[in-house]
This record gives sequence, C-alpha cells and structure tokens, in this order.
Amino acid sequence: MKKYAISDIHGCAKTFKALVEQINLSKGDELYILGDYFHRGPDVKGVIDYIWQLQAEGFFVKCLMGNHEVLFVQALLEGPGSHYFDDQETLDSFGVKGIHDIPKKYRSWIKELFIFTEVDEYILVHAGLNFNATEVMSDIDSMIWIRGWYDNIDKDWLNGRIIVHGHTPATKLEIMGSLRTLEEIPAIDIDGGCVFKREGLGYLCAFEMTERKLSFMRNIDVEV
Ligand SMILES: [Mn+2]
Repeated sequence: MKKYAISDIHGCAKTFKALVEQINLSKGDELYILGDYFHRGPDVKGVIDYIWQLQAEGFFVKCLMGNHEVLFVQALLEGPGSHYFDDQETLDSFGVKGIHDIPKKYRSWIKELFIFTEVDEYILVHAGLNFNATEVMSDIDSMIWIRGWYDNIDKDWLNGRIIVHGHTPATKLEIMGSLRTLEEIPAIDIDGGCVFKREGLGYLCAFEMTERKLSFMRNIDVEV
C-alpha cells in the first residue's frame, strides 16, 4: 500500500489527473492533498470534481486546507466586492459571475477540509509549523500561512516525525534535495510551483511516503 501527498494543484485539473494516472493510484493506496485547489489555474471546478470522482470510485483521498481556500471562505463571509477573492478563472471554471453563485456543494466542501493530519511518521500540513508557538499544533494560522520556518524546527519536539507541506514553490531540484537531507531537516516542501513560469518550477509533485519516492508531472494546463 502506497501513501501519496500532493499539494498546490491551483486549478490545474489536467495536470493533477495526469499525475494521479502516472503514479497509478490503486484502491488500497492513500492520497493526501495538502491544499490550494483554488486560484491561478484554469479549472478549479475540475480539480474538485476529480477528487470527488476518485472518492466515489472507492479511492482514499483526504483533503487539507490551504490559504487560498481560507481566502475564499473569508470572501464568502464578507460578501460581494470582497478583496479576499478576485479570480476570474476560478469563476469561469464554475461558469458563474460571483463566488456566491458557485454551487453550495463546492462552498460547503471547503469548510470541511482538514487543517492537518498525521500519517505514520509524517505530519501533513499546507504551509508548515510554527515552532515558536507555545502550542505548535494549536497555531492554525501558521499551519495555513507560514513561510521560512525551517531554522526554528525543533527536532526534539518532532521526535522522529517529518513534516510534509506545500505553499512555498520549490524547484524540482530543491524538492529532490530535501528528500536527501531529511535527517538534518525533517521537512519536505512538495509544492513544485506548477502554475509558475520560473526556472525549475512548473511541476506538480507527488511524494510517496512509505518508500520515499517523488514523481513529477510537468504542467499541461497552462504554459510554464
Ligand atoms: Mn498556499
């Protein structure tokens, strides 16, 4: 049985589907998605529909929340004209004019996403952990938003656990490099910056946690 983590799909439904097919996901496997389904890419609706399709077919898929989903929920709460969410492509993927016109089942789904989860020796979270917090696992805001936190990692607190996260785009080489340095830095950033054009970015990454193997899919939704 394999256990995969994928993060920061950002509306790239074709790339996501191609990666799931590339890893040859089986019904006994587990797939964890670490947030940021929304924004930037062309087919947010398609990403969520594909997750639901997998689940309906009997695949195990557990979804965490990213900051782009938080922004979306804040915009829903704030009402029309909210500055929290301004993404025409996301609206276009649903064929609607405003976020409140997005069907309720999608809006409700976002509110049900998990903030973090633990799988074997791994802690899975969108952005990372704030080791300066009094209660590391209570700092939800940091779990969703934090950047540049590796210098504060408390290995004693982790007690052998490894943090798998996304949120900060990393090049393919950086992601592969972090897999080799888990002893020193027990964290791996699997956000391959799939929607970004910068050198080394433009990949969606799947991390198989049991055998610690990486798979990459070049973006096929947008030009990168
Ligand atoms: Mn993010």
